[in-house]
Amino acid sequence: MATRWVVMAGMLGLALAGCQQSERPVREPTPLDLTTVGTIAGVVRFEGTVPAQAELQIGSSAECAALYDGPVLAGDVLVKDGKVQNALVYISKGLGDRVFAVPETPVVIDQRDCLFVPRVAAAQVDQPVRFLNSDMLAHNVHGVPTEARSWNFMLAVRGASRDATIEREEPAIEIKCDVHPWMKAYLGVFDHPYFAVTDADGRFSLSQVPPGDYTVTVWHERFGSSDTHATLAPKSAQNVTFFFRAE
Ligand SMILES: [Cu+2]
Repeated sequence: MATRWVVMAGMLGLALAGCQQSERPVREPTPLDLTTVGTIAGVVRFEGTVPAQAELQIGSSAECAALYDGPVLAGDVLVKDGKVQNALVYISKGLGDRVFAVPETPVVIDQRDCLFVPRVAAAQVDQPVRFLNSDMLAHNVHGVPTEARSWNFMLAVRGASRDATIEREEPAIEIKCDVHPWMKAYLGVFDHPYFAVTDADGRFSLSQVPPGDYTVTVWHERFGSSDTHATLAPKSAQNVTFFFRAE
C-alpha cells in the first residue's frame, strides 16, 4: 500500500513539472536600441575537392521511387564555385542575458516528393515550426533533439499540417520520417534571432545586431562546425568569411 502511494505521488510530480514547462512565463524582451544596431554578414566557402552528395536509397517505397527517373541526391553537399549552401550561421556567444521577442510567424518545413523541404532550417525557441505534407502518401515527423524534448506525429494525408515548438536551444536538431528512412532535415533552434541558412551563393546576413563582441558559428551537416570572432561597432557592418577545407 505504501509503495502504491509513493508511485502515485511520483506521477503527480511529473505531471506538475510538465505543466510548468509548457506554461513558462513570457519573458519581457530587452529593448533594442535601433540607432546602434549593425549587421554581421558574409559567405561560407569550401576549398578543395568537393565530396559527392549522398545518393538516397528510396527504392523501399514504390510510391516515392515512382516520383523520380534517375538517382535522388540528398542535398547534403550543395557547393557551387566554392560557395556552400545550407550552412547554418549563428551567434553562439556574446548576447549576454538579452531577451528577444519570439516571432509568431511559423517556420515552414514541407514534406514534398518524399523529401523534407527545406533540408536545413532554423527557428527561435518557442517559435512555431509548421510541418506540412504535400504528398499523396503518409509521412511522419520525428524530431530527435539531444537537449530539447522530442516530438513525433503523423501527417497522414496531403494538406495535413501540424506545428511543433522547441523549448530550448539546440544548433542542429535532426528530424526524420520514420516511414521513409532516407528523409532527413536539420533544424537549428536559438533563443535569439541572429541566425541564417546560407543561400545558393553561400551568403548569410544577421541584421539588427547590437554592438558587441561575438562568437559566430557555422554548422554544416557534412563539414562540421567552426567558430570565429566578430566585433561589431555601433551602426557598422562586419564581414565574415568561413572556410571549410577538403580533408
Ligand atoms: Cu515520409
